[in-house]
Amino acid sequence: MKRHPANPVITRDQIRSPHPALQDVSSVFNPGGIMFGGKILLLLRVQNRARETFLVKAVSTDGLHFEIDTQPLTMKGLEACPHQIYHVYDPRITLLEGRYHVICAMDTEQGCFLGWFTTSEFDRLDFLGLVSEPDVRNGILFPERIGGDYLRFERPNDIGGQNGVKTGSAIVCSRSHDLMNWERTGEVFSGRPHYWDELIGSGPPPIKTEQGWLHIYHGVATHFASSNLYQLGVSLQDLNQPWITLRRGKYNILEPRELYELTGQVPNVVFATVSIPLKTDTQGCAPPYSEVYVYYGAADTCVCLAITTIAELVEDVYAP
Ligand code: BMA
Repeated sequence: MKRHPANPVITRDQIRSPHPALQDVSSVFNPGGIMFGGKILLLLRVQNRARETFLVKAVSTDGLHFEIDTQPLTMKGLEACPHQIYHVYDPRITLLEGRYHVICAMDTEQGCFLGWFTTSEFDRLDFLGLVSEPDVRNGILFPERIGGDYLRFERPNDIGGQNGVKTGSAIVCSRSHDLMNWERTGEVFSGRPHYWDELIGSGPPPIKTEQGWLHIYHGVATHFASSNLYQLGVSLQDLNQPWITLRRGKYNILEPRELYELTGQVPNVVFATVSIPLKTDTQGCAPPYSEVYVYYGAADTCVCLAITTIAELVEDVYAP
């Protein structure tokens, strides 16, 4: 992947709002994103100095210059959530059967769940419910039914991490008939102890290609003394049985190297949550020559862009 020379493309000083909680915010990172009405649309994760979290919409025609809303996005129906909510964050957006589905991590008094929201215009998000067991993050919904089922990858948080924050070392696949009730079908793959991806979680929703589903994920190396290192990698999943991994890249495809990735609120983090292929065919497949815009949070502080192609990602999967 090639970092765009204009990185970081969105920084905290671009959040300008009359809203009292959005004055001089701390950070903007880990956006959800999708192509909407011919523009790149991002839902930015904005954190203020009270460490409250907001989602703010941003749109762009060139993927670099964003028009950012001056108010946080409204979320309707959150009062139906049975637990007290602390944060709604790290959205992943999927267009499925004509509706935009936004799967967020939701930190509550009962743990972190996946929250399901839908929208048609991105003027607001409608909350439909908590759709996972407690202690799950990094939920990504597939953009079509496969074998009659809706499918999702997710990452159970079953490892106690630093400062009591739980993390995990396996991505699992779940299926559903109604998008509300989910059952686990099995493990997709797990972390590789001692290497770059010891702890793992899915990144953006998968990209359909003729060779399989391209799946970008993050891997954490925990064996450095001073800090965990968050990097990105890629795997290719079977088209008809996506829980089957055809091949998993050996090398990471992006690691913290630039200053904006090495320093910030959480140093040494690249965390991708959006991948937008610029071309797709009538079957929803991205052809090999299609450019892919990958947006990622850098150091939990700003939003960056890396550009690649489908062919390059497939090459990374098979790198010897
Ligand atoms: C993960 C999530 C992400 C964050 C990353 C690095 O566990 O909390 O939101 O970007 O850690 O701090």
